[in-house]
Amino acid sequence: MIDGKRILFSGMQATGTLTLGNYLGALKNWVSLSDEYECFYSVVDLHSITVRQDPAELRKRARNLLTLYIAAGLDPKKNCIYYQSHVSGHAELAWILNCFTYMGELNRMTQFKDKIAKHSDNINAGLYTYPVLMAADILLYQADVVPVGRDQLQHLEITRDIAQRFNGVYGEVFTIPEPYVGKAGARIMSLQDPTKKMSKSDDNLNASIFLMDDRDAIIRKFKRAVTDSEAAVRYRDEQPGIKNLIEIYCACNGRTPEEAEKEFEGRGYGDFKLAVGESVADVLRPVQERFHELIRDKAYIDSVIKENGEKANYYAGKTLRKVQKKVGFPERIR
Ligand code: ATP
Ligand code: LTN
Repeated sequence: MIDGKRILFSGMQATGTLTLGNYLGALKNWVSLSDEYECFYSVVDLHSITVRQDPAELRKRARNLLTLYIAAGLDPKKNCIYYQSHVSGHAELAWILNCFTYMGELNRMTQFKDKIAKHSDNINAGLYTYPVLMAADILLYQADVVPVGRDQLQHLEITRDIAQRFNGVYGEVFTIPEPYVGKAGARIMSLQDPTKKMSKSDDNLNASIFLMDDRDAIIRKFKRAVTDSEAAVRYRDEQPGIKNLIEIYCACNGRTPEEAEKEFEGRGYGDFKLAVGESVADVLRPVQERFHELIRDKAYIDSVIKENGEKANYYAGKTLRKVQKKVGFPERIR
């Protein structure tokens, strides 16, 4: 608890450009939770270098992502928006937690298996211990809840196991975090292959809507979205393409799938796809406008980075010192 509020932690990697999946599955939920909890939202740049990055590009993307958090509606006075690399406690706690994590557990992680298949030329140890760093992120702030998309649930599970194991040895050091998966937009699928999730690293540019796409591009991509030959706007598993479009539509305008079915009864896919494209463009436009305003205000963004970095360090330091003492590291002489 901080000032009587429960604590929330989440983060995103600054790899690639954010997609509609990231927005509806993560960012939008973050904004809706930000009044209820004391929130820490990190740009997890330590995680990003598990895959080779161009340094200048990484720096730029990290700043854009941090700015997007604010543009999406997170007030940096109320939410701690910061770079993971500015708080050395993440790496320090990750080391300690590595010693409480079994290789057998890490071997089971599906994201690791997917990533090594994709990056077979660079299977580094960071990719393997990625979930431990993620556990450190969460436990460092004693988070009660962690909003994530469904694809991250396995990482939340290992975080809880590590925390429970540690607490079992040393007493109640860590809060055991709960995942929070929003209902709408929990898993947005690729527009070109509705059996795959929409991802920022998809090679097919028509598969993903990017947060910065303009109205025309958005409408064009929805027009080209893969559907089926049923020609009926129905929310059912047998029509995964249409089901995905209905979910996107509903996540954007608050309708239920039944309402959407009714609205488009007897109408063709062309009409429906256009309506989905327009709703998405309407939702993204204000975020884009705010982003362009903010990114120009260098002094303001710098002040957010400085102030929130200090705040994050303060809370991280508290947990880290406790953990160091518990495991038996000698106290510092001041
Ligand atoms: P990559 O393609 O590089 O693996 P990604 O697009 O999957 O990236 P992440 O950085 O792994 O994005 O995820 C950031 C957040 O967005 C996470 O909370 C994740 O669960 C959520 N998220 C990512 N893709 C989707 C999606 N298609 N639908 C819903 N939520 C998503
Ligand atoms: N692994 C996550 C990003 C991430 C994260 C976290 C999310 C790193 N640390 C802590 C929630 C809490 C991803 O790829 N989406």
